[in-house]
Amino acid sequence: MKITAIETIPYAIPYTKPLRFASGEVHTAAHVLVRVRTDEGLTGVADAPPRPFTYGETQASVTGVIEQVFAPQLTGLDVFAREQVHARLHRTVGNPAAKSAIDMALWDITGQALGQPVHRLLGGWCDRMRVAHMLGFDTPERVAAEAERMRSTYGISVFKVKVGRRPVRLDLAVCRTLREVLGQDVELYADGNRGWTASESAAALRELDDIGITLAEELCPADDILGRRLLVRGSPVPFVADESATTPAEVTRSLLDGDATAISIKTARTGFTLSQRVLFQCEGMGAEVVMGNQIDGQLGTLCTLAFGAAHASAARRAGELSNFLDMSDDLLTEPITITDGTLAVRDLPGLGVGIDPDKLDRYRQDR
Ligand code: MUC
Ligand code: MG
Repeated sequence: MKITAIETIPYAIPYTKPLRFASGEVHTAAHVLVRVRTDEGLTGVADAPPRPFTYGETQASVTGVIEQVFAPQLTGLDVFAREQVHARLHRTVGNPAAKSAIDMALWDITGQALGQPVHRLLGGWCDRMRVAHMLGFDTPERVAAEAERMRSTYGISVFKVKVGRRPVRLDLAVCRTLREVLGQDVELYADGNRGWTASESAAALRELDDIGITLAEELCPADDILGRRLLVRGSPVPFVADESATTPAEVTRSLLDGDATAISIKTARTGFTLSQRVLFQCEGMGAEVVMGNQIDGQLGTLCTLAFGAAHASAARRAGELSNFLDMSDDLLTEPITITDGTLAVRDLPGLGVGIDPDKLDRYRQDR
């Protein structure tokens, strides 16, 4: 089965509640829907969420690199020749969301062709994941109220709290209030998106340990090499590399150099194929992983879930699978629902998703 075309459709759906964090803020899901077509009539789909402030990709860059660079190189290749596809994608550095969407759309086609859901093709470990909700910057009261709403409405009891503001006590107050309001039964962890220095992070980590957190993510830049190493060595909890370790090679370097002891895997950034390489490498090196969120919509969330539920070590921790709840709408014909703090995989061939044509018409930006 051969690839005949790769389509890119930029679309924009506003958030009802923007997400703010140390390296940026997101008010609108300005993503690109990627469709790979084949000569046997099967079409695979995936979402590319550009994160300009993190990786430098934009809707225009995703569309441009796929149309001008990747589509011409991949058209005519066999859908199942994944190594050949990746050898061609790999010639170009960067562009993680664009490459990942193509990879995941090809897995969607593979699943449809074999009549198997992607989560089974990848590993078939379990049928649901616990959900962690990401809480952006706000006042302690408002963040605690959001967490309470997530707990009472969806049963979510794991929260990733965005930190990294100055003065440091702003975020410590949020974390303390969350613990007081929610009690000891919830799991909290913190993500700084490189907002603090290593020494600010070290001081914060002592207090965060007292509050009770289970992971610390990118509190300071990995490029603050000696400070970061010292911080990671002294961390009472696994220290997660996210945007500082975005490829298999960066993950190896990060773990060997002592920049991190755990890795955030994001399918929006490494697709299914490279996410699997990252995961197996982490297993081999004894590093924990967490299934992260690139501020995904429902399609991206289903991809994170399919990958996480496929693998024992990726399903161990709650996955960041809920931020689509803050979007005003979505493109899927069958929306996903979180119940009892968990999200169940779809037992349909491929990714098992349908795109609502009316919604795509309403939100697409290329007409
Ligand atoms: C995260 O874990 O950092 C924020 C920016 C981005 O690219 O992903 C999010 C969440
Ligand atoms: Mg992060």
